[in-house]
Order: sequence, then C-alpha cells, then structure tokens
Amino acid sequence: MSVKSIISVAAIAAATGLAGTSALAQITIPTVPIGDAGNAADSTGFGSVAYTYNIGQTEVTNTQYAAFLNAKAASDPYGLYNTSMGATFNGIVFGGITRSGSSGSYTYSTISGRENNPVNFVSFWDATRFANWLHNGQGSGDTETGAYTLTSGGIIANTITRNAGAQWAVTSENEWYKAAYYQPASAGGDSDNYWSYPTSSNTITTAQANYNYVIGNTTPVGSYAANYYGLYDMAGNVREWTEGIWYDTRRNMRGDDYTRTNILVPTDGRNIVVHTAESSNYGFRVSQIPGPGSVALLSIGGLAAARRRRS
Ligand SMILES: [Ca+2]
Ligand SMILES: [Ca+2]
Ligand SMILES: [Ca+2]
Repeated sequence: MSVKSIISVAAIAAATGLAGTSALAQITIPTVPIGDAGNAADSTGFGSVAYTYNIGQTEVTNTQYAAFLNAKAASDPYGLYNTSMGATFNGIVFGGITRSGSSGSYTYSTISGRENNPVNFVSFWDATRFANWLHNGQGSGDTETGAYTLTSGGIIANTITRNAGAQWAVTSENEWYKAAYYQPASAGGDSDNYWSYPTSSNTITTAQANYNYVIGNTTPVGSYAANYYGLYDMAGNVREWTEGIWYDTRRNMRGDDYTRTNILVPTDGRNIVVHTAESSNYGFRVSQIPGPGSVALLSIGGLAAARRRRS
C-alpha cells in the first residue's frame, strides 16, 4: 500500500469522526522501521542510534493534526491551533486547518486540497503534545504527560526531555539524522555510510525535494521520491522540529524547507529555532519506539505526575 493510500484511509476515518460519531476515529501514523541498531555516528557526531525504532513515513499532516485538535482543543488553553493555519495571505492559504464555533465547543476541519500537506504553524510544544496524545492512546489521552512531562517551568526553561518508556515522541535529532542520511556502504550507501542529503544522494535538485520557493508553498507529503529507508520529504517541504536542544530557547530543526534556497549538508549545520516559534515552514515528524518495558515505565511516570497534581 502506498503512503498516499494509507493516509486516505486515515482521512476517511477522521472525516467519519467529524460527521458525528460519538467517538473520534483513531488516526494512523504510517511509519517505517529503522534498523541497523548501534550504527556509528557520522563525522558530524550525529546519526548513531543504539535501538531499533520506527519513524513517521511523512511529516505529520493536516488531517492527522486536525484529528488531534478535534480530540483535545474544544477549548484551546495550550494554543494547539494557530489562526494562521486557516488564514489567507494575499489570496494564498499556507496552512490547512480551519476552526469553527466558540471556545468550549471549537471544531476543526481540513481545508480542501490541503489534507495531506504537512501541518505547519506549530511550535516544538505543539509537537510534544501531539506525541503525548499518541502515547496516551489518542482520544481523550492527556497532552501534558507521557512521552514528555510538560510543566510551565520546564517549557519556559526549554529543558524538557523525552521520558524513559515513551512510545511516541518527536524525533530525536539522532533518530532524524540517521533516518535521513544513513545507508550502510554494504547496502549500496555512500562509502562512509552517510549521504550528504536526505534524498540518499550526494547532490540534490528541486526535482527531488520542495525547496527554493519553486512551489512557494508546502506540497502534499510524498510528492517526491522516498529515500533509502522509504521516508518522504526529509529534505524540504517543512523543516522539522527535533528534540535537540541548542541552548537557552532554541531547539534544533532539520531538513530545511520550501523557503530555503539550499538544503544544508550536515557539516554546514542545521536550523536553530526558538522553541515557541510557529511559521508556515515549520512542522514535525514523530518516532514510535517499540519496547516491552515501555508500558511499565509509563505507569511509573503517570503515577509520579498524579502525585504532583495532588500536592
Ligand atoms: Ca501552537
Ligand atoms: Ca558521505
Ligand atoms: Ca521536511
């Protein structure tokens, strides 16, 4: 099944939920497995991941994020929605989600034709809350605990890291890097096991990724060829939040985006962005971490959070 057909199943499910069924349908995040556990890092120091994990085959889409909003943002105290998602700028829509109703009964819809574009205008914290919601089983699942224990102090200080036992998370910088650039030389990769671009190549053109304003907007995910691991749009479209902390208020984003004239090679650095920033060229992708220990660890984390709430 192609990535597009998987996503259309999710879109139908989300639409069914919006049509008035009592429980919102679960969304599906298509993922691909990233093996080669314990691979060595690239010359940049990034890319080594000791465990097997799954990573979103595409950037998180408007359909997927709208399902999250409908589940968790009837009122929106955390600002999961950004009105730019549904706004028109000089006649052009860059987002893909509109909001109706008033606080307490907000509902959200995707904009026709932009269902499978990556969600944008999301901060790092929107991404972590989406991951917590996935980790907690979607539906009414909590956004403040689970993969990340979100506290106002931790958010302001920009110090929050992934909890042990996280089942879904925003991609770590190494998870993202490996999935983007790694391919063992023995499996046809570059001689040092890392390509220069996330397209499994040492050169790139705008025929391979959405960048340099060639389109001037996001494109539906999967509009360009997949890389070695089967991932789409690791280069361009929206740049992607990772957990990587630069310093003070910054998180590390990767992959560049449709507005960038060049797709950076890793030795030239990455995109360093204030963690609360929201823009048409900012999105994210999630990782899914399988593991028999994750449920037990989650329970411990959940109890700790419950104790804090009572104190
Ligand atoms: Ca937000
Ligand atoms: Ca190389
Ligand atoms: Ca991207």
